[in-house]
Parts: sequence; C-alpha cells; structure tokens
Amino acid sequence: MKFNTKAIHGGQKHDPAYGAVMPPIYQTSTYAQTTPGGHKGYEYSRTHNPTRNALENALASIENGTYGLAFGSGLAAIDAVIKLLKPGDEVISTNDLYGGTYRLFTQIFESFGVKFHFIGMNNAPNIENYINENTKLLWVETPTNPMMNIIDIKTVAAIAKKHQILLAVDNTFATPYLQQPLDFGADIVMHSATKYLGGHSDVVMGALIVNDKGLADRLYFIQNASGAICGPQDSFLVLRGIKTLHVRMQRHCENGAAVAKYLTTHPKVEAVYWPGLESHPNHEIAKSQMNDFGGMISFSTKEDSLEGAIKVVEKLKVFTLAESLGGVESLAGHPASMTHASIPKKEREKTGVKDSLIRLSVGIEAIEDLIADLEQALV
Ligand code: P1T
Repeated sequence: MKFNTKAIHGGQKHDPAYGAVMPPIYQTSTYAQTTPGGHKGYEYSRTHNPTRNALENALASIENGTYGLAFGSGLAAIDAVIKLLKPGDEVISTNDLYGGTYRLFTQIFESFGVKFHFIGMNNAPNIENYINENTKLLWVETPTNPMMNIIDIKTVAAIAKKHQILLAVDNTFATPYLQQPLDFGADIVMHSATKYLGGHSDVVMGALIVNDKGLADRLYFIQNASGAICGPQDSFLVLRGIKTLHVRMQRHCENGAAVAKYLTTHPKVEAVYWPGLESHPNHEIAKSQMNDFGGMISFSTKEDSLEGAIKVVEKLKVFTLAESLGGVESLAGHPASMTHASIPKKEREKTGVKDSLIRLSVGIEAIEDLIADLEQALV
C-alpha cells in the first residue's frame, strides 16, 4: 500500500459494533466482565482502549512499523524510552535538540544515574568516540530542532547495530511522509504527535513505533505501568489528523521552499537553515533520506541581536508568535527565550541557537500572504 492510502486506511477496520467508518470515541475507563477475567480483550483504559488502539495501529502503519504506542505527550513517549535503561547506562544524543528533551534528560534522568553525552552527529563516525560498554541508546533528532541539522540515519544505524545499541529517532519534524527511520535501521521512532501528525494545534500527544516484538512488549509494559497514556478523544483527533497528513505535508513543503528561498534573498537576513537549500551543509544527506524538505525553517537577521529578533516576531501578523509547530497555521518562535530556554545559554550557543535566531513553522496558508507578512516584519 502506498503512503497516501496508508494515511487513510492503514491499520483501520470499520467498528465491529455498528460498522462506523470512523472509530468511535470509547470514552470509558473500564469494561464489564462476566466473570473475573471474562472480558472482550479490554479490562481498563490505561492498559487498552479501542480508540487509542485504532490510532496505535495507524501510527505503526504510516511508519512502516509493526507496533505503535500512543502517550499523553511527546515527552511522555521519550520518558518511556529512557525507562528502558538502568542506573549506570549511557545515552549519546544529538547536541541540537528540543529544549524539553534536554531538560528531561539532564534534570530528571541524570539524577536516576543515567549519563547523557550531547554531541554533534553530522560527522557520524565521531559517535564511536563516545561509545563504551555502558552505552545503551543513541538518541537522534533529524532534522534537529531548531538548527535543522540532518543526521545520516543509515550510517548511525550501522554504528548502533555494530555495538548492539538501540537507535531511537525523533521523527517529529520530518513525519513519515518525508522519512521512515525504521526502514533505515532505527529501532524506535518517536513523535511529538502534537505537531504534524495531529496537524491542527488542538491536542498534545506522543508516539513510539517499533518493529521488534520484545522491544514492543517492554515499552507496552512501561506505558501501562507508568501510565502516561492519552485519552480517547485526543486519540480520535490525531487519527483524524493523520488522514490528511500527506496533503498537508505537500503544501507545508511547497510553502517552506518558497519562504526559505525568499529569506535567502532578503538583504536583512544573515543565515537561513532549511535542508532543501543546496547551500545547507547536509543537503545531500537530506536528499538521500527525505522525500522533500518540510516546512520548518530557522533564520537569523544581520542585526544579530535579541532586540532585533524580538522586533521581527512581534511585527508578524499572519504568523502567530507561539511555541509548537506543525499545525495548518503558520507559527513563529524565538528558540532562545521559548522552546530552548531550558538549555543553558553557553550550551545552546555552541550549536548556533543564538539570541537572534527565529524559527518558523510554515503553515498551509496562501504563500503570497506569508511572504507579505515576512516582508512587512523585516523592514
Ligand atoms: O510537546 P510534546 O508533545 O511533549 O513533545 C516534545 C517534543 C519532542 N520532540 C521534538 C522534536 C519537539 O519539537 C517537541 C516539542 N516541541 C515544541 C513544543 C517546540 O515548539 O519546539
């Protein structure tokens, strides 16, 4: 089945009760039993819920995976992955990553004895310098948030396999429309489904997708035992979002390309970070592992100051100044003070997240209105 068909039908069955084409929202915490243990496969909604299961099947299908798991947020999904580890274990992570992921790693899990190394993974062989017998997980964001670095998934997967380490890829920015990390050898795909999968900025959710049965069983155990699940209403919304993922992404990519090209020619713009630009240092890797380049763009202005960046984001009218990304509407963010404020200034500046950096989530509005909005904000 092709991706566009999978987005609509993947893993779905018409509801057995009345043939409902869309899965009903099973707004129930529990299920009647005729005798202790005598039930129809559902006991309690932390463990299983038919609406969440329909979504989890869809997630597995669009990522070319076998097992899907949905969580109450992207961070809850990441939390479940790190709970596969034990004190003394080590993780090697991209150094450019969502500030909340960095905060979870350093401010929660380090105190449980897990050690994190944050490194540049553009040069994949460099990863091997950090591997020792305690290394259990490689954590990769690609494209990275917010510098849009591209990590070569296939090469990193080969390193992980050679050393028998798990590779998890945060596929939030790309979505499975653009890249399917399991096909390149990743063990775990993670999503903030809050973003493109939901697609309408009306839900917070996370997801994991895996192929290996043993790994899936350990993650299902953690999902149930720790309990950071999502509710049936939110499951319904994300399932509905996935059905239009391919058409939305096509427009996000078209508008992203137009905005990136516009910014590169603007006299006030210093640098544009978008993997579709031939000048992007990882453009060739992006071309080899992504079907297109997405709608996330970061840029800095020549004024190169906090005040200059704030002036621009405050002037925008069609772009809304807000955290998050991946919705149909265009958003602008200031990573240093918003999404990446929890990374110490010295650390974030090492990866390029300076005070003058602005991040755009280019939506699917008319491109003329988006360019006109940037034009009036950049005067
Ligand atoms: O917000 P939540 O659903 O918990 O997802 C966390 C997360 C994980 N991974 C990536 C790549 C992300 O971008 C996020 C959330 N990011 C934002 C809210 C943001 O504006 O960047």
